[in-house]
Amino acid sequence: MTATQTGNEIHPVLKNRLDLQQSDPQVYAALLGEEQRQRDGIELIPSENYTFPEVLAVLGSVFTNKYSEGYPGRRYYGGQTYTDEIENLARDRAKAVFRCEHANVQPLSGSAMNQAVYLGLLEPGDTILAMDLSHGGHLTHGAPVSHMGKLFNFVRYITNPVDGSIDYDQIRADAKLHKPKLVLCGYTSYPRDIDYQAFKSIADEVGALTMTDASHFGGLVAGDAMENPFDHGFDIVTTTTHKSLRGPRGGMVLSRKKFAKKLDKSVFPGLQGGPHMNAIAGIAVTLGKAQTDEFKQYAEQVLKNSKTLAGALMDQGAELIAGGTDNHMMVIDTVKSFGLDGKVAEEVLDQVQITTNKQIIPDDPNPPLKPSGIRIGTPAATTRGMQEGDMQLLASWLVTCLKNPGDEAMLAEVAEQVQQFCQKFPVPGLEGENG
Ligand code: DSN
Repeated sequence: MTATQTGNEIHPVLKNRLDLQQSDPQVYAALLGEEQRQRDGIELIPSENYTFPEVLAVLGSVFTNKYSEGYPGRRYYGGQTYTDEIENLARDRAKAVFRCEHANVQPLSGSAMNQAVYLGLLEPGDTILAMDLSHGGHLTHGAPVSHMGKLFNFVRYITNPVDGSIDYDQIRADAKLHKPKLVLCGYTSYPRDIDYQAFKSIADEVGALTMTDASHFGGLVAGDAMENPFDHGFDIVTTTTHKSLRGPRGGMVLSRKKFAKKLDKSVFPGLQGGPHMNAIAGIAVTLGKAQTDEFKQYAEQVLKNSKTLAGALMDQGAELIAGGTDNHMMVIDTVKSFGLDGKVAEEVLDQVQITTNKQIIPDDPNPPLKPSGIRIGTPAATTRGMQEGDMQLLASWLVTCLKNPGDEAMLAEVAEQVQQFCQKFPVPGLEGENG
């Protein structure tokens, strides 16, 4: 962090921390613990990242004090000079970065942003074609346990059992049969590219709207390392802001202009009240960063690291779902590769401070809390500066630990090596040149 002292005055950022330390030592201790955990471990959960230090600055700022129901120029509370300025900045930057006509930056989360689209453009009971949860879709893509799954008629497509990729012929057949109003692509656990042209032509054939949930790869689209659905004529793109994009937690609904009014009304007043203006300031900062060459290099490096890590894992005998990766993530079938369920694999890796998440795989015979795989990804490691050589080392640690889960001496040794290794890669916002 960048706390400094000016003369005899303590810098407010430092003073805030000292106040916290004094007034609430329990919360302060947990904060220190989490900082240490993030410094000393390798973060491989593909949806997590280290946000920019400047984003941390605005998140912990007085923007959090302000209510701003409405939109810039049309608010329900006074005192909006600076909140209007930052929301306009965030919207304009989002439109420039994603090459779209309209941006709503108020959704508080990924779930809210997707719900805002369904509720704003469709009627309850309408049919939506989306990816099944166990094949890589998200809860909000119509999982039966979700409220949206009950309110709308989701037809859920699955991946091809032979190669694990999206089966466009099957989706076309499903679309002709079920006549969806909305065709949705995007995923939380699918390692291959999306053929946007195929989705667009399927949707056009049945007169459906096209939507991509780009939450996982929004940063890679922003950095021009992955394709942009708007370049293929898509109607709507949603994305969370804190995954590969490296912003604060939140969501955005990006669209063509003709949907702007309905989508804005759906977010507010339809679904939410006051937006979190500190997060919107963070989104503005993030989208400013996303326009830099440095960000484009990061996005490309995420993909290079992912390919290298996947290749090295497979070389050492790991079985990856869909046989590899085209994006920032991969899913290891830990049962087939190492005879361990995903819960145990996650716990073994936790012991050496490598953080992953247990993951259901297509048609998983095992339950979600004890599934057959783990999901890993490279955005956070790339943000810390890790490159291809580091991915080779990571792969050998992963395989060694998962092959020998009961070897406590080896695990202790790897934990030590991981901690030493992490010292070379400062955590943005905590210390060092990236911070
Ligand atoms: N939690 C997100 C992920 O990990 O992919 C999805 O909501």
